[in-house]
Amino acid sequence: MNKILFFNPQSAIAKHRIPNSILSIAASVEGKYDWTIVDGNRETDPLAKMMDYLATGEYKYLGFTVMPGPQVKQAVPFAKAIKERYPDVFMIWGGYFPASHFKVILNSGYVDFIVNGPGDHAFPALIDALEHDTPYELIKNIIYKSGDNVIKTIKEDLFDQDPLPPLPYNKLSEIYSIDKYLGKTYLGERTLAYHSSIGCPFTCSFCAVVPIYEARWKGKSAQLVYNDIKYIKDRWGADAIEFHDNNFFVSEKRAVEFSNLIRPEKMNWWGMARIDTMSKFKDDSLARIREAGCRIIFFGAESGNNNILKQLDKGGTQTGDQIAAFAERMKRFDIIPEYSFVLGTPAPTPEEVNAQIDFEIEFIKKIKRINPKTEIVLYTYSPVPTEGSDLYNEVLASGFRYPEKLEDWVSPQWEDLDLRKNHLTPWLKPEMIDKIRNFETVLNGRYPTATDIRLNGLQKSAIKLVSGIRYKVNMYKYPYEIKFLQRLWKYRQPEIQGF
Ligand code: B12
Ligand code: SF4
Repeated sequence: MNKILFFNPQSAIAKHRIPNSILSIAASVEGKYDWTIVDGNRETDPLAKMMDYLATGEYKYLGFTVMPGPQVKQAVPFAKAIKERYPDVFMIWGGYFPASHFKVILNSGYVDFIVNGPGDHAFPALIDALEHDTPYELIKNIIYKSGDNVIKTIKEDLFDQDPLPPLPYNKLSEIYSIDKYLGKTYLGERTLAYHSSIGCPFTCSFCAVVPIYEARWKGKSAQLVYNDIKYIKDRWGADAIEFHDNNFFVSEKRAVEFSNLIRPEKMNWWGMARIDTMSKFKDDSLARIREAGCRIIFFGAESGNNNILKQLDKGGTQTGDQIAAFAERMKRFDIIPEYSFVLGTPAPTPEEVNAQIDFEIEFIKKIKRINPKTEIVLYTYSPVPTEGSDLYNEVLASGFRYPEKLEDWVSPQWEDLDLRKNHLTPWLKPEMIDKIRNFETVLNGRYPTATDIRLNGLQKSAIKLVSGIRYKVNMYKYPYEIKFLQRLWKYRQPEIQGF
C-alpha cells in the first residue's frame, strides 16, 4: 500500500492553530494518494496513534513538518522509534528546521529525504518517483544522502500561489474538528490562522527565511485570500484572522485591495510587516487597513542602533529614527505596532555587547514614551546558518557550533536557543542574558501586553504598580515579586507562545 501519514509535532500547549504547513503539502497529493494526519497538538499520545496507523501496513510514506524548538522534541524521538520498528517506510521531513540543519538530520540515519523550502511540487514529485522507482535526483528542492555524500538538488523558482490547489479543510475536519483550531484570542472568539504568501524579499542576516527563500516572495491575490477566508467564516464561523506570512504587507496594492474586500466582514486581523516598507504606505492606505479590521501589526524593529541594523542587514533603509517616527505615526491610525528587538548580537568585546544591551533598553523606553501602546517583544539573538553572511562568519569565529548529533537538539539548552533565550552563544555572558530577561520582566510588568486575554484589569493594575517603580528607576535585578505575580496569573509570553 502507498498511503501517506503526515505528522504535525506539538507546537503549542493551547490555542492550536490549523496546521497550515502539513495542509499545504497534503493539498499537493490530494486526489492522487490517500493520506491522513496526526496532529501532535490534538493527541495525548501521537506516537501511539502513528504506530496504530503503521501497523495496518497501508502506510509507506511519512511526512513530518518540523520547526525549531518544541516540534523537534517530538519529531526526533518519534522518527527514531518509527524507523526502528518500520525501517522500510520512507521518512520525509520538511519545514524550517530540516531546511536549515539538513546534515545532522540526514546523518542520524532515520530520515531519508528532506524537502528544502516549498514542498508543493517537490513532495508529489518525490512520492511519484519512489512509487514508480524512477530517478529522484532531478527533483528540485530536495536533500538526501547518497553513500556518505549529502546531495542538495537545485532550488525551484518561487511559483505563483493562486494556481496551487486549495487547502483540504474538509478532509481535515473529518479527522479533527475545525472548531478547536479556531481559538479565542484578543482578536476574536474564533481566530483563523491563514498563510497568504511565501518567502520575503529581504535578506536580514539573522533570519531563517533568507537561506530558504533567498530574498524571493510570492503572494496569493487579494481576491483569493478573501474567498478562502470568507469560505471559512461562512462554513466554520471564523471571526478573526492571524496572518502567518513572514511579511504580509510587502505589496501596498494587495494589502489595500484585501482591506477593501474584507472590510464588510467585520473581522479583526493581524499580520507581520517591515517598518521601512510600511513607512512608505500612504495615509489613505493605513486608514483603510485599520478600517478593515487590522488592529495590530508585528514589526521586526530589531535595534535602535543604525550600526547594528547594518550588522543585521536589515535591508539598508531602516533606521532608529524611522522606528521611532513610525511608532508615533501609528498612533494616528489607532493600529498597535508590535515591535520585536533582537538583543545580544556579537561584538568584539564583552563591554561592547553590554553597552549595546544598555542602549537598546534605553531605546525601547524611548519608544514606549512616544507611543505607550507599542508592544515590545524581546528576543536574544540565536544564529541561523546563513552561509556566507558576515554575521554568520562572526558567529563561527566566536567558536559557536551547532550540535553534531540530532538527539542533542532535544536537550534543554538547545531548545532554549530556539526559543531565542539561549545560553550557548559564547559572546553572551550569563549576567548579560540575566539583564535582558530581567528588563523584559519589568517591562512586561509595567506594560502588560494587550494580547493577553487572561489577565483581568485588577491583575494588570497590580502588576503595573509593583513594576512601575523599578521601571522608573532602572532597577531590573531580581524582579522576583513581578515573576511571582505573573506566574500566579499565568502571564502570556508572546515571545515564546507566538503572537
Ligand atoms: C505558525 C507558526 C508558529 C505557530 C505554530 C502553529 C502550529 N502549526 O501549530 C506557533 C505560534 C506555536 C509558533 C511558535 C514558534 N515558532 Co513559529 N512560525 C509559525 C509561522 C508564522 C507559520 C508557519 C506556517 O504555518 N507556515 C505556512 C506553510 C505553508 O509554510 P511552511 O511551514 O514554510 O511550509 C512550506 C515548506 O516549509 C515545506 N514544508 C513544511 N513542512 C513540510 C512537511 C513536509 C512533509 C514537506 C514535504 C514539506 C514541508 O512545504 C510547505 C509548503 O510549501 C512561521 C513563519 C512562516 N511564515 O512560515 C514561524 C516560524 C516557523 N517559527 C519560528 C520559530 C523560531 C518559532 C519558535 C520556536 C520561536 C518563536 N519565538 O517564534 C516558537 C516555538 C514556541 C512554541 N511554543 O512552539 C521561525 C523558525 C526560524 C528558524 N530559526 O528556523 C519561523 C520561520 C518564524 C521566523 N521568521 O522566525 N510558530
Ligand atoms: S524582513 Fe523579516 S522575514 Fe524578511 S528577511 Fe527580514 S526578518 Fe526575515
